[in-house]
Amino acid sequence: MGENLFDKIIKAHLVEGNPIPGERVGIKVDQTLTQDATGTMVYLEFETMHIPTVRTKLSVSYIDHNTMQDGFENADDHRYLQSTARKFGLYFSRPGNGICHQVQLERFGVPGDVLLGSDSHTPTNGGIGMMAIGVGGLDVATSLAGAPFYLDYPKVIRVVLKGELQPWVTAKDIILKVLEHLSTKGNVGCAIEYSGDGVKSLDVPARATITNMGAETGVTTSIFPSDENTLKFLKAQGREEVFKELKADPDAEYYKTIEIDLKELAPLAACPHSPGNIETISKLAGLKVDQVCIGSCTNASYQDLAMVAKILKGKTIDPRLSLIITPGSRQVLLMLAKSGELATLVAAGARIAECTCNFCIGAGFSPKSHGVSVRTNNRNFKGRSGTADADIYLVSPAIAAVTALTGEITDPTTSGDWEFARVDMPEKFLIDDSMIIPPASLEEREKIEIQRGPNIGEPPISEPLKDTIKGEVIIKVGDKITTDHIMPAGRRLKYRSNIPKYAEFVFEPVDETCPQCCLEHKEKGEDGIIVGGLSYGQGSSREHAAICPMYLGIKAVLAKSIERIHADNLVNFGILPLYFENESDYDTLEKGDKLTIAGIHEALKSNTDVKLQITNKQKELPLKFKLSERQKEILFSGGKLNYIKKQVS
Ligand code: MIC
Ligand code: SF4
Repeated sequence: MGENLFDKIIKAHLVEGNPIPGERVGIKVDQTLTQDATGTMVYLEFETMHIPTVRTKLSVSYIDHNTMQDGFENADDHRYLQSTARKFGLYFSRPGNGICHQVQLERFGVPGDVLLGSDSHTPTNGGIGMMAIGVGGLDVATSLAGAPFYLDYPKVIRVVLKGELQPWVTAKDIILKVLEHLSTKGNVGCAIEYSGDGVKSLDVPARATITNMGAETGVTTSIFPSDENTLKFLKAQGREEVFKELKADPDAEYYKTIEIDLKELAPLAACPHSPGNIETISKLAGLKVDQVCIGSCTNASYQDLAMVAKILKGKTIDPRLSLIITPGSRQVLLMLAKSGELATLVAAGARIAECTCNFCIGAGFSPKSHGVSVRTNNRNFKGRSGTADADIYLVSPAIAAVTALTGEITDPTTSGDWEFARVDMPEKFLIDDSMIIPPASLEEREKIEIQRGPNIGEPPISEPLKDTIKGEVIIKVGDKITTDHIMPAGRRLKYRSNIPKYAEFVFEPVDETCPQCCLEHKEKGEDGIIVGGLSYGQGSSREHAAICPMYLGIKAVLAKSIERIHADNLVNFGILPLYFENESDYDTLEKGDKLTIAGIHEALKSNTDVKLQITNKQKELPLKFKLSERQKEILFSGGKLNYIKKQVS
């Protein structure tokens, strides 16, 4: 039987398990990346393992999320990250150098290698043929220590791209179409592989836009083959020596196949408040817009922004709106500056922001109240922009640019006299790695002191799994609750390294009283339980959505379904993820219900159902768990940090 791209990469990295879809396998990790908002916790966790130097081929610590500090906290974090990178043998990408996924693609991505990143958009590097997976920070920390990464061998969805895109239709519309097919839920355990003759027409940055936003479908990762376009990109980045061809066998097997005819595609948008809420631009045309933001790890390559410059050239943005442009990396910014396109953007009225995440994570540029913001990033969850009642539409840079000129969502294929010019990938990118600090030499490393300001706390350690969990439903939430609901980012981001402080904001957008309620129960010696609907914990990889609830005494999450990274994070921090045997039982539970889950150890050992007693209602419900033997061990050990210390010492 032939092999698909994942078969090839996983088999070349396999250290444990059977390479069969659905089986848990352990793989060797070649590269890791972290960003500052998840990174401080990663290196605090790594420090507790007392390993002098990282054991990966290459690891990079980026600062790209929290850069516009209004207090000492971010600066403290930056110093800590710079010193840990030097000490432990990582590359350090300084603030301003760019968004982690973009820089990784430009300067470090290697086709055929495995990359693990403490950020859910790590699959961006699938665009260069890497198997790139977003995980919780602790999974990166243990990979830095040389431990394998465990995942369910993916069920591979093949997306066949046929033909070529029409003018005004770009890579963003391809991934929005994929989201229309797959939606944002129900794809846990799957991965996407792109193939078909349409792949040839997409350069690596366009492919990276597609694999980036694949994260929104909930798949483990997405990948493109490594072919002549990959070689061209690597040559243009001066890194052709890492090229390796990678293609699926003609008789490879797939879990399912989706075909997309590129010439049939029209410009699309993801409407409020989900990246899966897809509509054509022609249907939305005419909607008045208050703000346009172009950037993020999805759509801020040189080609993206040069195309925007071509559209804006000689024109001025609509007076009612504000246009923010944030280049994906310093390489992109420098190239725009040298070519004169930066001047074109500024002349048109764009506000140029630092090469960071900024608007995408609600760290600045929040829209006005009840505002409409058209953006090129990947997530439009309610409130994520920092304005609870704003409506966010996700579109391609080309649509964002014409919208900025007209002040309303505009379909350039049917209205106005617009000229579309796709920008070819440059023969040579501008290479300047002076903002990437290499690891210190081995002799130097010993002497380096880690710098800790008052914002740097301790990584919290969880407790071994109890045999009986007894307490109350602290909060009951609906379907598609994201980690942005559980642990808001934006203006709360600066507390990422300080768990007791950050925990004050658990479920802030849903129920501000939640942390207090948890602490009152904890003080009485009772356990906290969260009840969730479908696809609980969608979105980001932030392990704080497990750490902070754990800190507040949450011991179990009962849900209809839980997304992959979040389910792993819960286990890593000793919270038991449980699922309703019958989804309709969700309706039986209410906030404040008194629950007892007894005999947990025996149920886990013998793989039998767990029984939930609702004592105030005299009812009993069956619950199931989905845990590998290793995950059970992690829970019995009191979380992954305790478990791994035994393994790596
Ligand atoms: C996001 O896009 O939500 C983030 C911020 O990049 C997160 C990581 C984080 O919360 O620090 C992600 O995608 O994993
Ligand atoms: Fe940054 Fe946004 Fe990308 Fe997350 S999705 S890494 S916040 S740009």
